[in-house]
Amino acid sequence: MEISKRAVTAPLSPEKAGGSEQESQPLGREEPVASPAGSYWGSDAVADVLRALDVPFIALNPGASYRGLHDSIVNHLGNERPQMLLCLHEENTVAIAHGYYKVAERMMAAAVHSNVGLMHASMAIFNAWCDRVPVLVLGATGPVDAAKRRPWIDWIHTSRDQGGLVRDYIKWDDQPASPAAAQEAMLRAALLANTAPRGPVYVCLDAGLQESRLDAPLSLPDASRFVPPVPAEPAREAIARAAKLLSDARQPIVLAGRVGRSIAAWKARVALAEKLGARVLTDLKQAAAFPTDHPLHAAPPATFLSPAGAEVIRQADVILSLDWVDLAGTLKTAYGAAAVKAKVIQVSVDLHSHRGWSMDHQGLAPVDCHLLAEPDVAVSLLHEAVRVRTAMALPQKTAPGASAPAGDGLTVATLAQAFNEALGDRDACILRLPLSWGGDYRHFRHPLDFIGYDGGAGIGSGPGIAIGAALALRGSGRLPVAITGDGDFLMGGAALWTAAHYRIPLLIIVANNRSFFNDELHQERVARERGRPVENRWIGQRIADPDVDLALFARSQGAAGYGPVERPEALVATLRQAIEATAGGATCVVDVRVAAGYHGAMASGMLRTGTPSAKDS
Ligand SMILES: Cc1ncc(C[n+]2csc(CCOP(=O)(O)OP(=O)(O)O)c2C)c(N)n1
Ligand SMILES: [Mg+2]
Repeated sequence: MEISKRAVTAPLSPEKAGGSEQESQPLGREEPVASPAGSYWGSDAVADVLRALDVPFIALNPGASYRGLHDSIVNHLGNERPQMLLCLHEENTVAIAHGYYKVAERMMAAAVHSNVGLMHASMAIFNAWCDRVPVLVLGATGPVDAAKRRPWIDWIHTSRDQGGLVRDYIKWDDQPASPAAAQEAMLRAALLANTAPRGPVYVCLDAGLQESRLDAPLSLPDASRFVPPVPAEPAREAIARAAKLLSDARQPIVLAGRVGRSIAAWKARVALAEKLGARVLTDLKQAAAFPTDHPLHAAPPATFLSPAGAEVIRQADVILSLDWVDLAGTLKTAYGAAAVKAKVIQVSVDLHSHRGWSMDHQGLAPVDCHLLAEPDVAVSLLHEAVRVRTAMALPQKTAPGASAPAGDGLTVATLAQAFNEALGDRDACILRLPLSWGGDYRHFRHPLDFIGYDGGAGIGSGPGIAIGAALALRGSGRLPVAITGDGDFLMGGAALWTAAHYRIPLLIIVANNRSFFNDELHQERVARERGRPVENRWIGQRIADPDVDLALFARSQGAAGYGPVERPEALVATLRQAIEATAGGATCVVDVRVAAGYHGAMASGMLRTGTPSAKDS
């Protein structure tokens, strides 16, 4: 098959990507032969809206239910804007769209076959939902008209109310009954998905609708008249109250949570914290939100609140939450059973997405002043409104990776040190970190230094999200690097083929402890509680005997495979080689055999309670 070397999308804007002028890598594209004009079909009307919405890519796994739409993208649109990205599993279609948005803040589409493809995609849809990331999921059913169904297959692949499979963790869904209604459904879906709190949407296109022949093209609605509203500002009175609380505070703290990727908003957060002399905490579940080496950044970012973070929160008398995920759980960790003494300011529109099925809204936090706005909107208004406070004495910062304990053999800490050394001054975007990562292993100084986790803690999302993010990073000059667990990598690993096929540069370093190790810790906890042998914790958890050859697994899909690296002395050199290859355009996987073990804060977060808690993944 011919892979065209023509680049078909604009590179990421330099403002977001860090100012690099580097040439965009060409993206492989399957180029169709020209199709004669003449006929017009229901699915052509749908494809026209995808282009009008400026959807850059549609990740898909094919199926007869949407063969009409598939034909329209190839032969009506010429496989451009959107360009198809073929995936080997539906979970990866949505994960790629998820990762793409996390970097580019631009919505992609994913197409999944009937009920079965949607079932495969559902885990990734849940992740995008929890991460408040818009994805336009297109599916199909039918034919709804039973008289038109083929025997057997069309019956098992048709469900009544197909959207019901995912309705509890999407913002909206529809199953339009005509091409004109389908066009409106697509516009509404995009509008809702991109309005905060953002999230995935699902449009189910009846096979009969797609394959109906139309006499003439439908007139295309003007997509510019269906765009999301300008983000709302919070009430002035609420800004004034929050500003007074912050200005009068003895020791304010900012919890920088779910915020945007723009550099202007990043600078505004820094300016607000500096004007207030407020300490800041960030979170490893979310993308980089504040420079971790800034003197005001008070404790290394963590997945579960660390003891140091809890101490900093206890010292604060005013807490400003910038859409911090799980504010209630964080306060509970810091205060225990005691009442929250500090005044709490919440900046978030997330309550608009809190519903009955999923508990991803987390606990109900006590709030004294709620600014119903996105943090990026509220921060500049707060900055204008607060008084300058005298900055407190600031602690000395540690160097990146300095606290990663060096030891015998390979650990995630030594992997982190080696990676920092091999990367040197090169800009990278970290697309995934393993659960065993310590928040002080590496600093983040730019909104694209780290894109956060997957929202729903659905293991297997790592490779897909990394590939989507790497796609968005092409031409940015930033090296896309994901450091994943072996369990996460193997569960979603068939995504690699898509990266290799479309020539998407990406480095995946697998912190391979040959185990679903997180759950070994759980078995250990249960064994201790029951007085049973802890030595058995590995049974039903270890991914060994045989060890999976991850480099071969990568090579089998057309990526470059390195390792297994088993000795610390070999690691820096191998990583340097893989970094160079990735910078040259390759998709690379490095298998690093690390000893099993979790960073202190993460391990204590996992094992904190005697009974399983909702916080355990
Ligand atoms: C879809 C899904 N299945 C299972 C889990 C439970 N789970 C949480 S962490 C984990 C182990 C992940 O293994 P790996 O990526 O190798 O990381 P490690 O714990 O070994 O560092 C599992 C199975 C989950 N969160 N999501
Ligand atoms: Mg593992």
